Amino acid sequence: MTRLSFWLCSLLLGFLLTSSDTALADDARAVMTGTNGEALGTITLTAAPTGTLLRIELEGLTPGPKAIHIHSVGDCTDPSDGFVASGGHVNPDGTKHGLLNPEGPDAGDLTNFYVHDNGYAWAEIFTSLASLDGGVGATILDEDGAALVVHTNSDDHTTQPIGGAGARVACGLIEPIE
Ligand SMILES: [Cu+2]
Repeated sequence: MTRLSFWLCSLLLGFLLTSSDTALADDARAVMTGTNGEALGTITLTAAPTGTLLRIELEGLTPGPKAIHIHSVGDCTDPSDGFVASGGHVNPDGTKHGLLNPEGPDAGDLTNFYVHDNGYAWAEIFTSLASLDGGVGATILDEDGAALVVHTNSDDHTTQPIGGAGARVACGLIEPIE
């Protein structure tokens, strides 16, 4: 093998490895919209050996700590109705809500994230309570799908049914990335 073809092969291999890494990086996404139908950004979901990694990048939200949950129905088509069509939390075991609740958590429970004064939020949240295909914890992408829902307040992780998180201010259908 000539030196040139060696380098060409290395380049090609590097490209293939890079592109397959990219393809594996995000397994699903939720394009988030607000209660007026406005675009707020995207949350990606990546399957991990022991759960699911969510990467949040949103703008246009009111500042402060926000609750986010995995809701059990993949339907965000009713923004003016407060996204009630997205149902309650993913909760196949019928447990109580709350990461700090002795009778919880439900599988859709997640930690809070923070929106800066300019309305921008970036965060990573990890859950081992649910996975896209049910390999770890509850199945997110079951027959009626699922949605990520952001609430106006933070979640106290104890109070029923949603930790005092208040109104639903953003919703995104969780869709697999082909
Ligand atoms: Cu919720």
